[in-house]
Amino acid sequence: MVAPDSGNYIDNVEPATGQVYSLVPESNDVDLDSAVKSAEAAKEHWANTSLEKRAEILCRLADLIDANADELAKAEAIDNGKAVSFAKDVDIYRSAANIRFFAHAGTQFSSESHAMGDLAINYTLRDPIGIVGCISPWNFPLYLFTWKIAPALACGNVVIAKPSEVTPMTAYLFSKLCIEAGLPAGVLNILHGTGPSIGGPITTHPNIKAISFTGGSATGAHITKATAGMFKKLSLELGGKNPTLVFADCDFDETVTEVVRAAFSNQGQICLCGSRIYIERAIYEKFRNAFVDKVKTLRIGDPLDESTQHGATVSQSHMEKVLSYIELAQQEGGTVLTGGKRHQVTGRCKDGFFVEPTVIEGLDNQCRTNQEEIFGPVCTLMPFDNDDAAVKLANGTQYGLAASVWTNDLKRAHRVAKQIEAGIVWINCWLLRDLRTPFGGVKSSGVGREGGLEAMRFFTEPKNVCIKY
Ligand code: TXE
Repeated sequence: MVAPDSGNYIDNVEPATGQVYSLVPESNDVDLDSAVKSAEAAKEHWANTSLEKRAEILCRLADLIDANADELAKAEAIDNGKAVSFAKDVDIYRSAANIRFFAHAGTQFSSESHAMGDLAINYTLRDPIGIVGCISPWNFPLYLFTWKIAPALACGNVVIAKPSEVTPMTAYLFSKLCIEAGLPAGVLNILHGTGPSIGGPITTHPNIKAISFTGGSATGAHITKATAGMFKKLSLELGGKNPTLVFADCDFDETVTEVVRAAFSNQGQICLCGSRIYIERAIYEKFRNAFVDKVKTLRIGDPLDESTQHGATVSQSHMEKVLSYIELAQQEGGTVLTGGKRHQVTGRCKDGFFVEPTVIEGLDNQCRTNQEEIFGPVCTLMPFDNDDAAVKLANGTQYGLAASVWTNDLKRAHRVAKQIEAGIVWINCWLLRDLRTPFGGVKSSGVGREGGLEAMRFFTEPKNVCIKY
């Protein structure tokens, strides 16, 4: 660990208490240059390290995450405000799974050859790019951090990685496990700090040849402009405003439960959350009532309490953003069916940033509440009359990341999945993930895909060699 060149630190606030509990280094260009120097020094050796050796180190790292899961989960819950049970079962579990998956992918990743009869043979090399940048957000701090770093390392790249300044803690704890796992110095260089002070410079540094970014669509657009003309590979996983389509023939009780989970998991702070819920008119009232009743059972409280299901939103500013959207929704004609306010928790969390899970109906599809990503525990309900109307509503925003469709009509499921403008469509499920599948969105939800071979191909450069017999 190296102190920031500037000597400056940013307060790190615990969302559940509103109190500063640690400090975040504010890195600058000097820190970036020394990180790039150490990456340059490690680049050739890591690229030439055998697949088996790279996999061995990454698997050891995954094992260390598993062995430290309780400490990492608690740190994540403190830093992000999410329920510790969710942090353990989702965030930390998946962080180890990310690394283990790509450790093995690295040993299975192959390329192609193309024979030209008795004239010539072509073979494709897929070499590491060199130094790559990985920048991740605050909603799944270690999960999304490792989701980018793992394939980059497995492909033989060296990495400059920046976690969100809002949730830096598990990246710091992870860095210690990387050393313990035997990752050679300079292979992974973690820089802490804000987007403008260090995020931006990472994206524009001439020696960093590819950027894998997850965060807001506005930031993604900014990075695209900042790197224009530099011909870098960009993978941008951005915001979402995902539709949930509930048809009358769905499995009612299971759909209610799962659609609540899709709307409010991680306090609604997942780019994949289903925040626009469209319900076939025939069951609208019945579903609305059952849905609201289920939402009211969510246990809001101290993220460190094992029984908590709904924790704090990630920061005061984000809580205020979410509350402002609830205010806006009512100005736009919406009716709050449950929630709608800052939630007062007693004890150590009395000053925490808690927002009640909120359900709103009575809005039209084109209002700002249904067009803009709120990224908090807020969802809207709206009826539809037929399949075509449902698809039109679903596709009616600038985003196109994910969707879930709840029906037992197989033909409808295939047809609607085909028609929805999104990178991911779940049928009678949500957030069911196979890491081999392509992950990402269309329209303002991003460019490129992560996951499986998509990630391995993003983090390598193909070169065709043609040899005449
Ligand atoms: O994202 P940001 P934040 C959406 C969601 C949320 C909004 C802002 O709407 O409210 O984005 O969240 C770094 N050059 N999602 O603040 O600001 C920043 O330091 C390079 C959806 O987390 O985009 C952080 O590490 N980097 C998303 C990371 O980018 C820059 C999940 C994300 O920050 C930068 C999270 C710059 N100019 C938020 N500016 C999803 N799709 O999962 C900032 N950063």
